[in-house]
Amino acid sequence: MPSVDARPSTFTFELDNVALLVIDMQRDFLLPGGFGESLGNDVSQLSRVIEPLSALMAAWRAQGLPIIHTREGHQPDLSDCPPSKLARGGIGEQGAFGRILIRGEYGHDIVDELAPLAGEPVVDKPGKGAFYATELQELLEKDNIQKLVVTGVTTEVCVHTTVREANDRGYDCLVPADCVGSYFPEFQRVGLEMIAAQGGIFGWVADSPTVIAALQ
Ligand code: TIU
Repeated sequence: MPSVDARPSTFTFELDNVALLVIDMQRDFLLPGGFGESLGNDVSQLSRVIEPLSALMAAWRAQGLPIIHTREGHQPDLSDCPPSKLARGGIGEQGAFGRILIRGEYGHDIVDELAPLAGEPVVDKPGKGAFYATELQELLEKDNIQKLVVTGVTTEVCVHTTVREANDRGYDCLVPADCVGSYFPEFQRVGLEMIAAQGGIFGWVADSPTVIAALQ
């Protein structure tokens, strides 16, 4: 049984009950000129995630383990976008990479380096959490997945929301610190601390080389 040296305690899983979740590694969040930058954010804080996450995905695929990708976004008619989210601006407006966070637009899709392989599910989600209004839970139940390694962006927004949602649904979540990113270094540090504090109040935290080593 793979065993990962993690905070606050060892995280174990079986090869047949774990999935890697890759949250919202989309051009609109990561590339200069995209939605993230238009909100005033420093996108260079996110690009450092690409290399370690790419290595983790390669190790994961080499073991034949499942990867599920997510994308935050909306239908072109915005019918799935809550008025409160729309009112804060950006969504559906014309950006450098097409309409911002609209399904089918270039900016809405995943960065080239982390492109999903054929057969890997891509869950489109209208919210920050990957369970709300999506088929994710159904996908996990179909394959009896009970443990998740959760990666992607941003640490304190969509990663946190998803880990909290997963925890409430009974899934144990391990977050590799170098495979999640925040526009704000302080939020990255505190966001990770919040997960593992209080005896792992809603998850575990490790580093990706430790996860990869546990797979060998
Ligand atoms: N994917 C995700 O985290 N969506 C966001 O809008 N994050 C921000 O930090 N803005």
